[in-house]
Amino acid sequence: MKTIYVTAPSLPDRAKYEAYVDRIFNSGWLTNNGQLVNELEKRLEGYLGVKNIVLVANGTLALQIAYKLLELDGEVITTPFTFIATSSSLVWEGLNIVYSEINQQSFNLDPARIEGNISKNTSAIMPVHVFGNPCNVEAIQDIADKHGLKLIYDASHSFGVTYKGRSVLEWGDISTLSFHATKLFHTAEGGALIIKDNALALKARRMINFGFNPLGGVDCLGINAKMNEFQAAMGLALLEEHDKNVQIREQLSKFYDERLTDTLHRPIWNSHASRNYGYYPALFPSEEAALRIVRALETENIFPRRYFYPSLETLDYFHTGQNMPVSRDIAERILCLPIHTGVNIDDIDNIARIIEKTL
Ligand code: T4K
Repeated sequence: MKTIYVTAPSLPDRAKYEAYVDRIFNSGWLTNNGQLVNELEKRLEGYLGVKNIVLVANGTLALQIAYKLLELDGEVITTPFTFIATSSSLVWEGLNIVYSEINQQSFNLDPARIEGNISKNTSAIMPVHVFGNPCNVEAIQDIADKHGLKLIYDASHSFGVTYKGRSVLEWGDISTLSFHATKLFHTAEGGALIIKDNALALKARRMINFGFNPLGGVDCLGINAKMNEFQAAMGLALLEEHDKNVQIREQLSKFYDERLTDTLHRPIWNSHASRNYGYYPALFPSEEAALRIVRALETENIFPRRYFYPSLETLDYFHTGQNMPVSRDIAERILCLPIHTGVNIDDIDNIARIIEKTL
């Protein structure tokens, strides 16, 4: 029986990947601002249509570097409906989380609820474009401007997404990406910062390399967050195939839509934005129904995931004492269904059939 996970890493044409790896072997240069990392930064800036991309070793480090660059302190307002790294990175850096409720339809932070959570200790807002669905970026920018707050977008799911014809990564002081193996575009492990301010981007390049400047002096507090050349090789080889991968996912997503339209609710996608089809989230009538579907699919070796369960305010060790009923309700009823280049229309037909039968 074929095993189908929620996702499977795209692997590039092996010869293309090996050609990049040959360059690493020939140069003997493995990391520390290598040629391939520089090449990938330039190629991504062109492909995504943004400036100041700084590549790092993973998406969690990208968030941590962003907090340090913007000198955040006190409280950060963020969403309870996301992967745990969005919250845990804040706490790891000594920041206090204040959750704000999400919108029932987009699953993103509800701008109308943010201001009520701002206090004299708030230093920033950090929304997530969940599943690559852009937030209400204009409204959130207005709130940040009005209260003099920094704005970081955890854009880990938003590779290639445009909003009103421009990259959604241009919004906020900083946006971050994850290039983990399970992401639409990946470097096995990896991540990036997209930084609006040029001087801050220069500082980021030093901060990710222990604070060293190009002359060998130390300019600022730094850490080791560098991407290495093997990671960049994977990214360069995959970027050439990225458009084709998105097209395949688009077809699969549309087929799910056709098969499940009458059965399931899905997020309302931002009508001014493009889609990257990184995830296929579906909302079931109850938690009990969602769990029944998980069991039915698992007996056929199909593994959907509860992205994102639990709603993060329910985790005691974040100590927020908050209650987010909308987020909790969505988190309990959601499943992400398999979508990647290793599944085909017949697999999806089978998944839809199992869901219909089980419901
Ligand atoms: N912010 C947000 C909003 C994020 O979603 C993430 C990461 C981050 C920040 C942090 O970025 P990173 O520091 O991770 O770069 C996965 C990923 O590990 C994580 O990167 C991702 N979000 C999250 C949404 O999903 P898990 O715990 O579900 O991963 P795992 O290992 O269970 O993989 C899922 C499925 O993928 C497996 O069932 C099988 C398949 N798989 C996985 C791997 C690693 C493969 O077929 N091959 C593989 O190599 O978290």
